[in-house]
Amino acid sequence: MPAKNCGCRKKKEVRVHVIYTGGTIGMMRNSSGVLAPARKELTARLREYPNCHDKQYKSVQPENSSLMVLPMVEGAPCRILYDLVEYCPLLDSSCMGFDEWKQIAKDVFNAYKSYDGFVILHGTDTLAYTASALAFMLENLNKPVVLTGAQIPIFETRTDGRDNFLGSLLLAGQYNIPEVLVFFGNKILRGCRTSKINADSFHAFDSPNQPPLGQSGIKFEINNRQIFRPCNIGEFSVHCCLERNVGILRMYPGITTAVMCAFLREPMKGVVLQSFGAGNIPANREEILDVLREAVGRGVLVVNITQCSVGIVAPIYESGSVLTEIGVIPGYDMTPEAALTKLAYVLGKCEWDLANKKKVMHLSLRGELTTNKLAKINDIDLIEGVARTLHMSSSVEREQMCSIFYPALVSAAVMSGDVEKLGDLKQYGADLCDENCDGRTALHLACYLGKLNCVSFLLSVGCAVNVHDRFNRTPLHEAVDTDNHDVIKALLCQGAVLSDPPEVQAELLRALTERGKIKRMESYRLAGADLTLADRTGRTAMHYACQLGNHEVVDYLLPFYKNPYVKDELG
Ligand code: ASN
Repeated sequence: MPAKNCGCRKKKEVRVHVIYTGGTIGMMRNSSGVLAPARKELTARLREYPNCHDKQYKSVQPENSSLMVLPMVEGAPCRILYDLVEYCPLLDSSCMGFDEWKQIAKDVFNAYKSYDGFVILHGTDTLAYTASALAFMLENLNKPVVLTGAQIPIFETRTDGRDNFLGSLLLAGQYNIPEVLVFFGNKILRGCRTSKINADSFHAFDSPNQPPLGQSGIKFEINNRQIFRPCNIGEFSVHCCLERNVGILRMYPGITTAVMCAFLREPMKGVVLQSFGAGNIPANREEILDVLREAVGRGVLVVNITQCSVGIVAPIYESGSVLTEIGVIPGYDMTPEAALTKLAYVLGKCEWDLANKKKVMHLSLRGELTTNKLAKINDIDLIEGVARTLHMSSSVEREQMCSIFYPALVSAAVMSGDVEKLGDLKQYGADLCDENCDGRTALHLACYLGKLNCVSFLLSVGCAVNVHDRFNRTPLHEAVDTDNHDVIKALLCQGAVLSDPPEVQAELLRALTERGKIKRMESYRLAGADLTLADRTGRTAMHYACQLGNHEVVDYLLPFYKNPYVKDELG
């Protein structure tokens, strides 16, 4: 996709507020050659870099003299003016934590109205934690907040810091992405999806379970469809009350209950459990389950994520589903950084009760997780959300929209065999018996997929059993073609009849005989076909089976032929 200045305000100038918290990007080497943060150096030096500050630009008034001006960038519609505050002390990011996250959040809040975007210069080591924490703490964010840093200081010749810094300024100033972002090594990543994946490379960050929101090459390319834009935007606020008694417990083979007890005991309030593979723990060790059960019973929120960097936890193994049974919350595909900071944020919401907090942990608040197919999407919320986003208020508009949505939702419910959802959809006004443009119904689909529970439900709510689609096929045909005998029987009980005329039946039986398809013949027979019917030439399936010398088919057919010596037209 070509670069799109999707949100560049129609202004001549935009303002970006830069906060330097510390980290390699602004560090200098001391006398022993070791990198350490250098105060007051960054702003002073950037002013002297023609790439970072355009001294000739006139419109900066003396009273705004602290502002720096990004030189004009090819194709950019506006000038970016920026100022930079340095924290004191400047920290290596491995020394940062809750207090610094709070400080950054508050500073963004205080400057929010005066700037179009924000850049946070940060050490790389814990940058992903800060990005995740800020994503939750900055509520109803409507401007870009971009975190970046460097592997080599911006003052050194081979630095990656300059590209990261200038790219972040452009991103924060020109693009209306209302998210906390990480810009590093040319990638634009969602903050709460990001992890540091490489200690050496200039491509130190990735978002393993979410494609980048964009990248920078000769131009910026923004993947607009990936941007998280909640439909309910309230007034921007920050939530600084975080629960600090949270932690990450990584499972390993042979972990002792003593270790787990020590970790989970009071005052722990929330634990990210990093389990194996798709969310598994040693389910054969009852004592481990007991420790977890006890913690959950005490009100500790335990969230299960995978140790793998890519993938989602899903209850597909006994050793994983047992966790759900004891009340551990699936963390889907959240990064450890997002899971931990989300717990801190959610547990810090004093106004929510425990049930509410657990519920919220399942939801995607900032695009931090993907629920798997087994989890239920609330279709009605989906429709309501779309209606609100599109400002649909009249009943006619809503009906039109529902007529587009409902068939897809009904199909999705049938595909996942979700009868409860079908019931909900019916209650909300979906017509479960509706035909699509090919005349096909949910019952056709349920029969084709062999979803017996859906077939029974659809029949029980009065869906026509003998409905013909555009190709003259009925639900019974679908069940025959997938050899689903239980479905065939259910349809017959509700009055399904095979509508194929005798000559069609005979033709089909001939074709099935030639291909030796005994199972399909049996399905067809169950559905009401007469295996002894003769085709136009007077020949039956038995004639063809004998001619081909197919003993198995002959043996199958024999019981149905009272007179196996029936003669064809030629005698
Ligand atoms: N130790 C540094 C930090 O996180 C690493 C870096 O910024 N590249 O502050």
